[in-house]
Amino acid sequence: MATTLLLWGVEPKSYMPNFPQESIVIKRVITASLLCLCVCSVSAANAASIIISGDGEMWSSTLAAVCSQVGSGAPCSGSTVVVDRHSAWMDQTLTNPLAAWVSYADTGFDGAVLAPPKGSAANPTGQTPIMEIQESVLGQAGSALAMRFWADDTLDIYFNGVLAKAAVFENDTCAAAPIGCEPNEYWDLNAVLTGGLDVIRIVAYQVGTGTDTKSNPFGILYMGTYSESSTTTASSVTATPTTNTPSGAAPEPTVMTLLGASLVLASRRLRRCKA
Ligand SMILES: [Ca+2]
Ligand SMILES: [Ca+2]
Repeated sequence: MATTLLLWGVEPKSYMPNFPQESIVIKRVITASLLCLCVCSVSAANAASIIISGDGEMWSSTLAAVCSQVGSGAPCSGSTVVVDRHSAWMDQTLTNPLAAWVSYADTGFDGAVLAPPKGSAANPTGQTPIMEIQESVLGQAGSALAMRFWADDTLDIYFNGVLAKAAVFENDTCAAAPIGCEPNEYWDLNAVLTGGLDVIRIVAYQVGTGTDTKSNPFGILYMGTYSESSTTTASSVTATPTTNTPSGAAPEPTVMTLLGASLVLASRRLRRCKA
């Protein structure tokens, strides 16, 4: 960009002879700078972010039987860990963006920790929440959030405190219908972001009655995308072509430096013309 602007500032006098030379140069500098601002702001506005299950996310639980498994009293919280996949589960390597099956502990296939099964004292009906994960995003107001979920065995999904999808407690290889663990048992959240902090709350259940982690593993898988919030908006920098610094927008320092350097060149040229 710097090279382009400097070349524009030293064009031969014969170029467009019907206009005063200094006016042409300054107009081109301003036009080029605004063009740059447009490009910069559009790229910022389109910044897409991913949201995925993976290790290191915060989980929490109010269930004493779960908290004791991680050496804590209830309620408890911790960082998610990646767990091994059961052969019936959605293949996490096929997710895009790439996500991982996770849990509060090693509760996946043949794992060391059995999430409290249905029929146990802690989870008699299978409808006691085992754990939850909250994801928070700061996105562009009015833009889309798209997320896809799987679980062994099922999930409640809340968006900003409102239940968007209720768990399915009928058991048939995890849940009998979405949200379950099998590849076709996903559920999609399509939400409109507020521009403030939007919260996705994921509550997980263990509906299986198996008493070991080969027959009754437990895990969560999700992935999605959204548009990040941007402090520079396209409309605020493109609507005022007659000024160098549009109101309400602070052009990037680099752009201002280039603009300044180009205007100095234009000014010198003007002085030469008058001399
Ligand atoms: Ca199923
Ligand atoms: Ca299970």
